[in-house]
Amino acid sequence: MVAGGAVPFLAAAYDASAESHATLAQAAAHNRRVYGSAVRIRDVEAEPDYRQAIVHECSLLVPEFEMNWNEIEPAYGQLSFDRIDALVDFATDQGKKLRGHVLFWHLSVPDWATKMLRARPDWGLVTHYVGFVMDRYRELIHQWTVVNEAIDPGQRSDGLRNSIYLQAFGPSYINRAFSLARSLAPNDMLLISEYGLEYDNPEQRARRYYFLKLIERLKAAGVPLDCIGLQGHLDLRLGQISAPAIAAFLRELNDMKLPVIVTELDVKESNYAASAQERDRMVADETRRYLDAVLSHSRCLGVTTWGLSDRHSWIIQVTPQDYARFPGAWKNGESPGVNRGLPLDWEMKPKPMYFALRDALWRNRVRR
Ligand code: 9MR
Repeated sequence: MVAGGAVPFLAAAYDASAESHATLAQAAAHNRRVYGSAVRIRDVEAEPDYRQAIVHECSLLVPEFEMNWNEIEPAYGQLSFDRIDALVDFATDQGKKLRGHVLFWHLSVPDWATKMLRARPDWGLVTHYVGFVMDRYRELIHQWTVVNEAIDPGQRSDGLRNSIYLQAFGPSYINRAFSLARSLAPNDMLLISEYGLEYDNPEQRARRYYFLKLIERLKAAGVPLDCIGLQGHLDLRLGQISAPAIAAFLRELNDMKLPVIVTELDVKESNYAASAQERDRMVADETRRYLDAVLSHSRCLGVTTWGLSDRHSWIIQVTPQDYARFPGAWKNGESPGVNRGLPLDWEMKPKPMYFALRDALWRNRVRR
C-alpha cells in the first residue's frame, strides 16, 4: 500500500487502456470503499470506449433503469428480464458488484399497477415483482435500494410523499417493504435512498428533517434498514453545498449507527456561458466540497455516480430555461454543449471532476 495522502501517479494523463494510474475503484479500495456507476446496458453493448471505461474505473454497477418495475413488468403478468439479465451477466463476467435498484420507487410503478392499486390495495401485486427480482439475482446481488425518494415535504405532516404506495398501503408500506426484502435476502444490505439533502435552504432543511424523522421511526420499529443512500444530485444553481448542514445531518445518522453510501452523484451546472475550463473547475470544486463533507463525517461505504461520462447523463441537456439565463449568448452559432457533471467527458477523457473524486476517495480515511 502506498503511504501518505497523495494518489499515486496523479499527474499521469488518463488513458482508459493504461494500467499506470490509480482508477476510481482503486482509490476507493484504498480506504475499503467501493466506487461505481449507474449504467445502461444498451450503451455498454453499443459503445466500446464506454464499455472499456466502465470496466476500468468501476467496482460496482447499478442498473440505471433496467430493474425498474415498469421495465420488468410493462404489462400485467408479463415479466421480461432480457435487459437486466444482460446487465447482470456483464457485471458478473467482469467481476463487478451490483446494487439492485430500485424496488419501491413512485416513478417506476407501471401504469397498469397504479390503476389496479387505486382500485384495490393488493400487496400481493407488489410482492410478486419484488419476489421475482430478488429471487432471480439472489446469488449475484447483495445490496438493494429498497425504498427510493419517499420524502416530499408539503404534502403531509410526516413529510412522506403521497405516492401510490402510500395511498394504497399507508405510511407503513416502508416498514413492509423492508421486511419483505429482508425475508427474501436475509444477509443483503438494504438501503433507503433520498435526494435534496445537501444545501442550506428551507426546502432542503425540511427534506433533511423529515428524512431523519422517518429513519428514526424505522429504527425504533426494528425495521431492517442497513444503510442510508445519499443520492448526491448536486446543483450549482443552488449555490454551494453546506458542509455544516451535512455534518449535522450525518452526526444523527452516526448516532443511529447507520453507514451511508453516496448513490447517485452528479452535478447540474449553472453557468453554461463560462469557459469550458471554468465550468469544469466549478463542477470539480463542488464535488470536492461535497465528498469531503460526507467522507469525513460518516462511515461512508462507497460512492456511485449516476453515469460515468457526460455522454450518458440523465441531465445531458442544457434546457431552454438554462439558455434563458444568458440572453445574447451563443448568438454566433456556438453552443454550450452538454451538461458537464460527470467524471469523464463525451470522449471518455477525465475532467477535473474525475480527479476531485479520485482524490477525495483516496484522501479521506474510512471511519469505522
Ligand atoms: O437516470 C434514470 C433515467 O435514465 C430513467 O429514465 C429514469 C426513470 O426510470 O430514472 C432515472 O434515474 C433516477 C433514479 O432511478 C432515482 N433518482 C433520480 C434519477 C434521475 O431521475
